[in-house]
Amino acid sequence: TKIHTLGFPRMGQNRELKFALEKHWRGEITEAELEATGKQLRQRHWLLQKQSGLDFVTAGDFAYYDHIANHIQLLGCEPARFGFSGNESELARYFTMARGVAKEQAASCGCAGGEHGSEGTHALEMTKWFDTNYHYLVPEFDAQTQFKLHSDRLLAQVQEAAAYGLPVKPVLVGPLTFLWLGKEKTAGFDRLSLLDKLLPEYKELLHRLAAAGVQWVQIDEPILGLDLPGAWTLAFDRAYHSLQGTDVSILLATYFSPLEDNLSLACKLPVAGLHVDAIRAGHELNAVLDWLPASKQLSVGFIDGRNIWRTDLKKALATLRPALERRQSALWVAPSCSLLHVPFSLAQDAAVQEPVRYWLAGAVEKLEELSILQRGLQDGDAAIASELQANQTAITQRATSPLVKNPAVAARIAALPADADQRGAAFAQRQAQQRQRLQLPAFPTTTIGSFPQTGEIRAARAAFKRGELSQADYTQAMEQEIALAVRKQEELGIDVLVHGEAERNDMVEYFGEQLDGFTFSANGWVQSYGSRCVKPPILFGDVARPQAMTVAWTQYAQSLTERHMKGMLTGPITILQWSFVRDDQPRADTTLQIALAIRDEVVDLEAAGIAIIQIDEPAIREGLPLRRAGWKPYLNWATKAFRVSASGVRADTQIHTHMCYSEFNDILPEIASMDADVITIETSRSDMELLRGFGDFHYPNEIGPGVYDIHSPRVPPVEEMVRLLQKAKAVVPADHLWVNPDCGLKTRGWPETEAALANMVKAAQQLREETAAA
Ligand code: THG
Ligand code: ZN
Repeated sequence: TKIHTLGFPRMGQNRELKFALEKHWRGEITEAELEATGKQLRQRHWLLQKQSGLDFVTAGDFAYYDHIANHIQLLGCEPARFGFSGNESELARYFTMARGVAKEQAASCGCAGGEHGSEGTHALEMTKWFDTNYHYLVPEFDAQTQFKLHSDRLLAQVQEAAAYGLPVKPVLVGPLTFLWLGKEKTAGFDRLSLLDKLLPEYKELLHRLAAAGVQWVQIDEPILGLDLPGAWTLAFDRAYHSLQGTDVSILLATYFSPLEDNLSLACKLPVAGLHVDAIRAGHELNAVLDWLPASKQLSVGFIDGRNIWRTDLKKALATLRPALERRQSALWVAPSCSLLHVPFSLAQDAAVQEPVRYWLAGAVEKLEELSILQRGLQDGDAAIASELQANQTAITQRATSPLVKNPAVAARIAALPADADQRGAAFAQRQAQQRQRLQLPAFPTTTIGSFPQTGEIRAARAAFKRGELSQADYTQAMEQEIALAVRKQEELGIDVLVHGEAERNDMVEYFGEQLDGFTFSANGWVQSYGSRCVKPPILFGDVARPQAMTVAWTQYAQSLTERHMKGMLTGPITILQWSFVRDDQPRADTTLQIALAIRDEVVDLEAAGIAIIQIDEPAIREGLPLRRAGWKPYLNWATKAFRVSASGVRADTQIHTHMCYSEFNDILPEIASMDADVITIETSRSDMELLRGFGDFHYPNEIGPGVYDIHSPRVPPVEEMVRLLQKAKAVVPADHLWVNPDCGLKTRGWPETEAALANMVKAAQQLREETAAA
């Protein structure tokens, strides 16, 4: 039995890579200094793999921004539009692709993906890596795309890794997954047609790796877990036949999703080994054991690479032993996928509530679990008696802990009325009552919720967390920020105000911190994109809301203005999606619990006199199962959870939702079924294309299509926003149309925010005048 990992987190135990990257981007450290940090991190991570007794060190998983971006350079297909002269360093070109031309401070938004230069060349688009919260840079393909291998960087890392005295197993993204993840820059072009140009580069790379002494190469083809078009499935045979005949053995890695109709294909491809995700597709393990030829290695991903719970080692051994029996030596054990998606370590994280801490495993702890499993498989239970006992103690404690169960939550769900997810009145009736109550002008203006998180705000929050600022002083500091945001919005003439969210860190972390059933780590960071990380809350038990979470801040903000103050909440699906959640009950059940907690907050906001409440669901689209067969059940419970959170209020209270960074056109009926009175969505980057879908579908409720892109400090002129609004008016009834930016403004500065919003208000006024005249 061999043990290995498909990949390891890159950021470092204390996010050393993040800080080095950001210093480098600010011009404070050189490329060489950044590279030194990178090298040191790789070395530490390889040493950990060696110390944990792994049979390989995995190379090629490191990246200064993203591993797909690495492959764009490795395969020599940097898009021509960047106009590189060839005199730039490789790293400089890399960061230009990742961040756009450095004409301005690259920017990013709280809940949207891309970083774009305004006038300069815009960065490669970013999109979510399968159903994770990690974003990759999207390769761009057209008929002119050429490939040319640039393997120096990868080969150098293989060389570095060889110092550990273990076989080095480089990991590559496979040719089909690489093409699949890219986008076609010209209509009608089929990126699969590039395969024949691409394969020789992969083959040459395999030759070079063999020459460097590599025996095993892991090639990731996670798209084998998707519903692939026939042409793509067929291409697998061709691709992997053509990669035969080098001196390396290929371990084909699949993960995140069952293989289903691709199972026999995956087992029959001419490669030396297959990795399967036994967490997401454990039910397929027996079929794989049946299908996979005895001559091939089988790598079983039995340790959850997507979640942070300790593995039940006894149960794992009980599954792995019969598998080993059938395969003899040809069985490897690994995490289900790369450990990129879990924190570096959790065992020592003092912030995690006890005893929950003992139930958790970060990447380092998962390597230890692998080692215990290996010894158990080779030498029997007696050889790992103390480890097994400690593991069983943690597993049993978690399974039986009173902290996990809250009988009041169970009772509430059991007694939930069948119509708890229905507003009392139909939309038309609510709309009439809301118009009566709110008295808003035509084309009402609003913003998505957050205002610039200035240095002072961050400093105050940090000081408060360190205990250096008293509760009273912190409250006062935040109230000052709220007052500032309210004053600015009144001066700008915005119709529906927000308090600006100065008091919030991350939109998910903030709510998790206040809900029962969640705990937090101090250092459990996971890379989201580039240098940016998130610290997902850990949802371990039944969720309940002990007390109001946002009412005091919102009420304070409302007290400062005659205008309507919008209450701002994160929705149940987004909280679920961006947390580490329990694996001992269905996600649907957990989401319903969160929905009830949010519902309580919505009801409390209404009782406090708040007439408009927004429940953000930016993550609803990314929660879709990777296989289409799973869509309907997911959308059923997900949209129901949203409705449960939103339906506790009167007809004249207006519910908003917000969505961004996804294509929503393929789930419009389900979005409509959420029955929010108003939806604000990101549209400006697609020049309102998204909105056409809403128009064609005759979206029944009100819509606020984003009229400007908040990812850039650029201030769009009034006419530009008027033009977008006119486009919107062509597909959405004028009396359903709201005017707002694309997304929250927390990553922007105040000067450009005020200038852009002033123009936005003018655009709305112009539209009102035009409409009145017509
Ligand atoms: N919260 C969570 N997940 C997300 C987003 C979010 N996933 C999708 C999208 N938004 C990702 N975007 C970002 C944008 C900014 C940051 C992280 C993800 C970010 N992080 C700080 C950093 O790395 O410096 C974290 C430090 C802090 O919290 O202050 O800026 O909004 N959960
Ligand atoms: Zn958004």
